[in-house]
Amino acid sequence: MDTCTITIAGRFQQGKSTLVNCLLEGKFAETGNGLRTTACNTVYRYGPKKEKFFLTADGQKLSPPKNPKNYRPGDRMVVALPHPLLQNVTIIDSPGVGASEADDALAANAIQQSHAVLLLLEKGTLHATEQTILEQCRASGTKLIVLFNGKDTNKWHPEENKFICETIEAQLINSGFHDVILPIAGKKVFPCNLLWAWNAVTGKVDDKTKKLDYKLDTPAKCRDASGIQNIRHAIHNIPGILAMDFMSNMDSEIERISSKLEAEMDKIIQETAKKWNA
Ligand SMILES: Nc1nc2c(ncn2[C@@H]2O[C@H](COP(=O)(O)OP(=O)(O)O)[C@@H](O)[C@H]2O)c(=O)[nH]1
Ligand SMILES: [Mg+2]
Repeated sequence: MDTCTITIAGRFQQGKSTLVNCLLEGKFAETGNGLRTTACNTVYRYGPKKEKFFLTADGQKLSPPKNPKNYRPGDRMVVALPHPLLQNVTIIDSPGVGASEADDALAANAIQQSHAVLLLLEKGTLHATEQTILEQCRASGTKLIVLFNGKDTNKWHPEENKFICETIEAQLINSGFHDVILPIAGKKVFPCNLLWAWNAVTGKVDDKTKKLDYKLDTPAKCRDASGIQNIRHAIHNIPGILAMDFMSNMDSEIERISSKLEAEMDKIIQETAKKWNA
């Protein structure tokens, strides 16, 4: 695992696969309608031309299975794409947690392999299953980005979303997750609207958006209001932030070792001086 890897995690039907499609600007991931659709960890990584294959837990490269039943935690669907975002990071779309133990194990495996996790929420409170993801990140020191997807556009109101995001943020802080969260545009819980982001990808404003917000009448306005640009920017910057974190951890480790060495040296000098004087 050399490229910085980010897993998109959360319960199912939150918009994880939709987010992948919005980020990579095409319909690559299957999205669901009340059903579980992402059955296997799917790795989106850079490749000069589009390619899709299945990589088994023991490293065999196969064509994607037609009607797969059980995936093992190490199994991966791999999609290679020449998208610029993937030059910096690899993105894993994981099955939703909370639906079955098998899917939870798959998502946990993806998180374990990742440098950072993007937690996508569609409701204003943290569910017990999301707490499990958070605990896993805290235990391994994995950095988190937390997004609130205002999926139900009826509720897409700046004040209401601000309140929802602040409520989630307070919950995160109370549970001690403050330090592991990477903010987007200064917000620890960043609101987005993936339906609007998708309008920008298709270049067409859908009827639902038109009905609910007459001001969002062009794909460009939808893109700007959706928050997707900020999310893309944050993802692009993750490798740099993690490298800086690593360097500052190294610095404090070097400082700790040097002061320990200095103390040891002092001790030796004092003992030698004592022997000489005796
Ligand atoms: N209205 C609306 N629907 C959304 C939004 N994001 C996702 N959806 C829909 O929610 C359903 C589940 O999305 P999906 O990406 O498959 O969720 P996943 O299970 O978390 O991967 C799909 O029908 C999406 O079209 C959004 O921002 N607004
Ligand atoms: Mg999905």
